[in-house]
Amino acid sequence: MSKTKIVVIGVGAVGATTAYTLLLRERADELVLIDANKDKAKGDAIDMNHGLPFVGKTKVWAGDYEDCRGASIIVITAGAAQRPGESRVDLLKRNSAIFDSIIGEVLKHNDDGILLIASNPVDIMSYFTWQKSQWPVRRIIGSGTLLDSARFRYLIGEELGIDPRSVHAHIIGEHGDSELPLWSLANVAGTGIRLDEEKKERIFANTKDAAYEIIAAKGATYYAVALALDRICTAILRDEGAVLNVSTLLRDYHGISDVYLGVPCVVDRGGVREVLQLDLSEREQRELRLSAEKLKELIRSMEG
Ligand code: 6V0
Repeated sequence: MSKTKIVVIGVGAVGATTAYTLLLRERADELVLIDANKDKAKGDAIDMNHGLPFVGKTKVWAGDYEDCRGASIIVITAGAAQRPGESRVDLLKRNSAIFDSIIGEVLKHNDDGILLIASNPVDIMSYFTWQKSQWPVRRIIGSGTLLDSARFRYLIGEELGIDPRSVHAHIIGEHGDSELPLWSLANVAGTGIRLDEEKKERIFANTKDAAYEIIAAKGATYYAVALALDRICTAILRDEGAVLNVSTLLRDYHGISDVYLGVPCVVDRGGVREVLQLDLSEREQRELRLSAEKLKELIRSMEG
């Protein structure tokens, strides 16, 4: 049987936690860590190797781009932090330059894996990766609103006293300020969520602002996103056909095309197999279009 290899590029807070999660859950036979800061990747690899007597048999090493050869999944969590006074568009330009070089290197050594993007703004970075790679859309996946949906399900579950795994609820659109909650489709065992408007607004506000709250408290968010990335890797490696709110290229989706956004997708060994059509209310359709417009505008401003 061939070995399962996962590469993580960008071993900062998110990348290292993701690698550690994949290690604990024994998702891969081989786990490669790549970072511009080679010492960080090396230190993390040594540290994780010292834990191997307590978990399964995964080979972990700090590698180089040649190690992308044969990888089933390449997770990209590399990114530059915003400089004081730097505009969002300038940060975007810097991050897309970083991506340009990373994707160029990956493509030299791998042409049949799946690229899983987590770096922000994740929808735009995924779109760039797709454009740059020229790979089929299904093999370029952004983590999208999977994390946001998890936060949403957790908060609804807390309010109702229900296990979040039994709460079915989606956040779609941009992973960011223009995302939207699909209350019209939220349910527990097929029964709609009966909460007053004030509670709904509070739950969504807490979902949307979660990253700001965590960053204000400890500087970065990484545990839940690592679990979300692990969930996507598992759906791919086990050929699950799981429905996950990942970011993918939309084509005539409620009138939206040519932009990556988080929507419920069927994910299996080949990547995104299908985008699920949703029965959205008028308001939800309008908000989704606004979210798409916002991202397109950002892409245009970067190109200009
Ligand atoms: P971090 O801790 O600064 O890590 C970034 C890492 O990228 C560092 O180790 C850098 O050395 C490395 N890096 C920078 N440039 C390169 C390069 N050219 N090649 C290889 N490595 C490079 O950031 P953190 O881990 O906190 O966040 C990483 C990214 O994830 C950011 O863009 C976040 O905004 C994003 N997140 C995405 C989430 C999601 O749901 N998609 C959630 C949380 C954070």
